[in-house]
Amino acid sequence: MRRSLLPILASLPSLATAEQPPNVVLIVADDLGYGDVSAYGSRTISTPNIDRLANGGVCLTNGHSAAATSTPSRYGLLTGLYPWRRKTNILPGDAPLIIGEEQFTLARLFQMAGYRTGTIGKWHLGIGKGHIDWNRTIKPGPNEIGFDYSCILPATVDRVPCVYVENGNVVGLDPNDPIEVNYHKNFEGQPTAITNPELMTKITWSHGHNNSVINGIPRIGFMRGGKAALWKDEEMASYLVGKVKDFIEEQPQGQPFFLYFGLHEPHVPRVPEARFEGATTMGPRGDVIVEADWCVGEVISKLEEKGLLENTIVIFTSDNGPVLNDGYNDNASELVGNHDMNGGYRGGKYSLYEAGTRVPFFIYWKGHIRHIVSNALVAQQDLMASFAHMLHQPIPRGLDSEDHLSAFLGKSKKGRRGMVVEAVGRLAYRTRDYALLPAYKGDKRNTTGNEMGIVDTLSLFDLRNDPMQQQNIINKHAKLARHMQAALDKERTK
Ligand code: NG6
Ligand code: CA
Repeated sequence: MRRSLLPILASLPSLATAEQPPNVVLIVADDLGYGDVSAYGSRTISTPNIDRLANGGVCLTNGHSAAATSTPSRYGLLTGLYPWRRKTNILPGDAPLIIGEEQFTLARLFQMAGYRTGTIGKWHLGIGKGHIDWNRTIKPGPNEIGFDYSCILPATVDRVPCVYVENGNVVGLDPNDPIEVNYHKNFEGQPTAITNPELMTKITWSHGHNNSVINGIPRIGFMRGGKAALWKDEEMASYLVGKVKDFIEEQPQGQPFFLYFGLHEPHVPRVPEARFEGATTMGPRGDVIVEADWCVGEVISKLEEKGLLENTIVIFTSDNGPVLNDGYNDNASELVGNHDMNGGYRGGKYSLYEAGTRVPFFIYWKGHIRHIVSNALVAQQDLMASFAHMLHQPIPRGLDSEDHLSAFLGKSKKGRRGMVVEAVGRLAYRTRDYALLPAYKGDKRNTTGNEMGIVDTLSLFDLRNDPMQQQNIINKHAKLARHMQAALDKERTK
């Protein structure tokens, strides 16, 4: 391993010298499945801009998020820690920041190496300390844990408050119309999706989302006020892309940047910009994937326009697997047709089965890395140790981030020996080719219809020969299963 890294160091631009290290743009889609990008061979959807990264760079076929839902997944990505060590869960929009101000983060790593850092788009890691006053600067947030600039959706598109928060301040807030948010009870006299269904002019809910109606869309949580600051879902892609372009535009000469761009697509509610409506035959879910692809294209074009593409590593991935009906009546299930958003794997969002965490994962660096397809087992939280290697920076001990720079740069197809994956608080263990799922009791499907990856008895699956995880081969491979169980137990007690 060590030896195989030497040539990479030699072939990297001499980072130890005065030469400027590459910019890094990390684009993370929200609920985009392995089969949702055409780079992996799907013929039912076309994502040419994302494919450009995959086909011109390292196309990882065995790359995982830390978890099958957003908050824990993003926690892993940014902290390099398994999220279940901190018991993270899907957060409401007014939850406090779950990353400690003293904690090491991916953004801090880049700051230490002299980068300007920014985050734009979906956040979902909490902000403030609880009992947020949305009308003042909210701290702590991304800016307190390593980002020099931030313009975020505090939680998800389906959760209030439906406002952008830029460097801790709600964008466009009129001080005479203060914002209030409550996740437990409604404000007196305020309408909801239940009391006033006629307010749902853009989309209706199928489960969950029936509290405040903002911009014709019912949401989770109650809010009032802040009228001038409310985002317009059908303009969000352009708004966020605009912020990304500004961030790149404002970059001081001679300093590299790290940008974490959280796309909001194709998470619910799926409301594309007008020009993407009908882009596919799959309804809003397909159309917003085309919109997400457009966003990626815009980022690449901006880098090209600034002459930065050859000095920028562009990474594309997704926070967790896909889902059709996640609580709104957008006909995703009815219109999906032959499209296999799971890309041949079982489960999906919320699931311990493969499609919960096996996500699109591409690393592109024009002129520096060659195209390869690699089945190296890597996790998003490995970006931290890998970039630390590239930038010659130390990282704290005890993290769950492994250095796989050579795999990320396509110099080696060797990745992790194993990793823990999480779905809604439950854990499984993966090696490159096998998955060990523990026995659980409980519902096998959740309200979305996705299979949770709940198995009656301890199960071992051979992913090469059985990607759909149909055959429990634990009896044939008892020793391997014991090894994997021991590895999982060891991680748990660490
Ligand atoms: C669930 C929501 C779902 C989605 C998810 C978080 C309901 C019924 N379901 O609780 O719509 O918001 O949380 O998704 O409310 S994630 O990708 O951000 O983790
Ligand atoms: Ca998600």
